Amino acid sequence: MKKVITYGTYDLLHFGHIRLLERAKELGDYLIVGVTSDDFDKRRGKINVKQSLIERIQAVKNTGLADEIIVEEYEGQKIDDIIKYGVDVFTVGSDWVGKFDYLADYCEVHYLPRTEGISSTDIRSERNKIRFGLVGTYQNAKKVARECNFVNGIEVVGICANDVEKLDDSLDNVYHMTDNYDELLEMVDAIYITSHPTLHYEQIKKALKQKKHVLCESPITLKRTQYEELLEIANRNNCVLMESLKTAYSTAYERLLLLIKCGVIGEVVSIDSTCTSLKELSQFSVNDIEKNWNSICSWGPMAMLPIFQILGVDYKSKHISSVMFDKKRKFDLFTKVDFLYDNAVASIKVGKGVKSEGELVISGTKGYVYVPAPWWKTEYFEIRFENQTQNQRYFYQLDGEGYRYELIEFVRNIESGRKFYNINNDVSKEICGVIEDFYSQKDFINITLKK
Ligand code: C2G
Repeated sequence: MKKVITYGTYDLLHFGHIRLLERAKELGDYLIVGVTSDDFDKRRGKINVKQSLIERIQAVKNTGLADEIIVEEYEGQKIDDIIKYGVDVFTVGSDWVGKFDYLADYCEVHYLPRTEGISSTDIRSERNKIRFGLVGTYQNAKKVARECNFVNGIEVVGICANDVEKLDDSLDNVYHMTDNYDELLEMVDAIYITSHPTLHYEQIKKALKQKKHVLCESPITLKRTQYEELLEIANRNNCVLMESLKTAYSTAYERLLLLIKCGVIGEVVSIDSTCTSLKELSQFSVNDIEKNWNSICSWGPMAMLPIFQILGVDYKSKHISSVMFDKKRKFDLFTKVDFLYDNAVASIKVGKGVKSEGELVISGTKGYVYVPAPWWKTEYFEIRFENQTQNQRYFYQLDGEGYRYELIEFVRNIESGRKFYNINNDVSKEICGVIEDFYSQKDFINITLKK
């Protein structure tokens, strides 16, 4: 019996896939189809896959062409499979010509002509594209616009940026550029807000009232009640209101949370989270601090995220201590917040005028998680125990600083109307709440520099 093997994602199974499977089957008597796992696809850069592994396997099964279906989970598995299943022919479409020649040491390698004019990517992007507008600084918009190219189903149509000097004109011919927010809103289905936090509330409200979906950089607002109001409008108008905090959508961080929930470090008793990015004091000018993001807004949401996601938002008390730059006490060079829970403690340290080690340490009754600096960009973390031989290291690649994973989640939510966010509403609200307490100086202590 001549055994043939072929591999693929088979997302939104189409005629091209079926043609490939039919011809693969004709190359022998028994066809094995390897369907890629979600993780493997993510690792090889295929991040826009719409269907789950089970759905994709079912679709291949429904063709009736596969005699056996297996899951492809890791680089190099093809060699293992060929040996394990006693495969005679490996085949794949001509888009892979040359790529799998190394398998000729193990079996016959056959590239089949790819069916022209159809692909999963085309099907995905033929669905109505979400017209996306970016509002905020020119530099941020440029970064996000670039990342949108990796995400199917979204198309940046316009940018509203008026608060910074333009560095170059490279976006002018590609997108509609305006400094008028209303004009931008008229032409989009969804908006990404990266403007100064003091502008968020009004901008989001306007967008949601016009039934536009919103992805907004943290903090969403500077008051709990404002957040509640916006959420209510979003729900009423069936809109997505999602917090943009890239780390929450990174694989390493997602896996870290799952491991903690499984109890690998026992009961969590303490969390210490630090995020800083130093600007020399001389670079701060009293005149433009209003335009700048202070420490608590720049870094507070990121630092609070693991605390609220692991310990919840029902802390018993908190203390905010800040080193302020200005007399109006709006710009903190450094802030430390200590949270006291019934069964745990936590603290954040954030700074734009003070530097520290940007690490995350989560301590439990059986061991601790250590995420090295800069933890919010991490691809790597360790679970450490008293007995060091039990230590475990985890590595997950992070592409494009995590923006693209977040954008994919945003598109998924809009398309499915499912409203599943990695950051739930309670967490978003309390992030706004702590920042509100900072501005109103509730639970607050002011620390002054010696000179
Ligand atoms: N295919 C084709 N014609 C198309 C589209 C796809 O012949 N119009 C073929 C591909 O060449 C591949 C198979 O159908 O052999 C599955 O395609 P995908 O689902 O896009 O999977 P792919 O990323 O090509 O995975 O490691 C190799 C991969 O597992 C192949």
